[in-house]
Amino acid sequence: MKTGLTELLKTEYPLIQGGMAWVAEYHLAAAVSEAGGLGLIGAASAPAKIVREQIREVKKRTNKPFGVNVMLLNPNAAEVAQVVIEEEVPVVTTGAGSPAKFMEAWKQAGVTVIPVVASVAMAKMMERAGADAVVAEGMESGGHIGAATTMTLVPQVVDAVGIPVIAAGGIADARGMAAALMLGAAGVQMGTRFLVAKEAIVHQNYKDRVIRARDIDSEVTGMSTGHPIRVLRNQMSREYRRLEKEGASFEELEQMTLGSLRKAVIDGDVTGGSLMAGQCAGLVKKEQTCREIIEEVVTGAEALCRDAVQRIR
Ligand code: TUI
Repeated sequence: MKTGLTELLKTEYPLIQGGMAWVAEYHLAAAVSEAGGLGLIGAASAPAKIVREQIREVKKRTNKPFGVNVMLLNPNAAEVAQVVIEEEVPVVTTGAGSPAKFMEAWKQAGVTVIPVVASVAMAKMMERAGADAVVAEGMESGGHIGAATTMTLVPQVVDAVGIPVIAAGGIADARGMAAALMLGAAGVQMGTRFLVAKEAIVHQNYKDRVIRARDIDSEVTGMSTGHPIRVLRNQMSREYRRLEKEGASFEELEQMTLGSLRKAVIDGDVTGGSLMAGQCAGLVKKEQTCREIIEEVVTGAEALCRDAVQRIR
């Protein structure tokens, strides 16, 4: 499947992996890239040294393009931005803020820059700042989210910018990818489906929670602090919402979330940990390799697009 995005990224398929904190490490990133998508290391809150090590591990496992997601709330973001240049990482995606201050250095170094945005205004700003593409991420996504849904955000961003738009949020299967292409997207980003990839180092307890999740098991914490985070409901999210109602400070709440994600992903604490996942968790039914996931989604989306053309004749 060729689109403006496969040309830009030099990948086989117009599909990229989300930069999920703790989850998006080198095993997953290398497996996604080897399978023809764009794998990503999620730098999240990691120190720059760890990110460099992760990048080198990906390079050992694949010669195909890959990327790093720079989380802009990370106090080490400037150092991570520099590591990306030094290690000649081909693609950067960013999340949770504006990467404007790093843009010039990245462009100068030949890095393809793809900010994740949650609004039309931010998408336009990023295009003006020199972004090569944007990920338009709807509030169906897991983790830190904006306010607009994928269905409404993607076509509005497509109308507002000239660069390729990658749809994200709620996409977990071929139907989601086909729908995103119909909305004008040049490709998709998937996170939740890759949480349960065989190559993902995510604790089995977490994977099982995603696989067992129903449509109604998703909730958003942090609405009151202006930093909404989508998770699967558990004791931790209930406790968080209770503290929120009692007026706990933003810093107090944020600290609780970041520490608790590690607890869930690494230790498998699915009651006291934070289970970040998108609303599409209910669509994720089994553990598969990245190659199986990507081929099923891309081949299925192609077939659906052809079927649609047939049906309306
Ligand atoms: O970044 C994400 N998702 C994330 S980051 C993350 S780590 C974290 N954990 C706890 C608290 C905070 C962060 C977990 N999930 N997605 C991309 C994304 N970016 N979604 C929304 C945005 C965004 C929001 C505001 C992008 C730009 C923006 O601009 C605000 C401004 O004006 O700077």
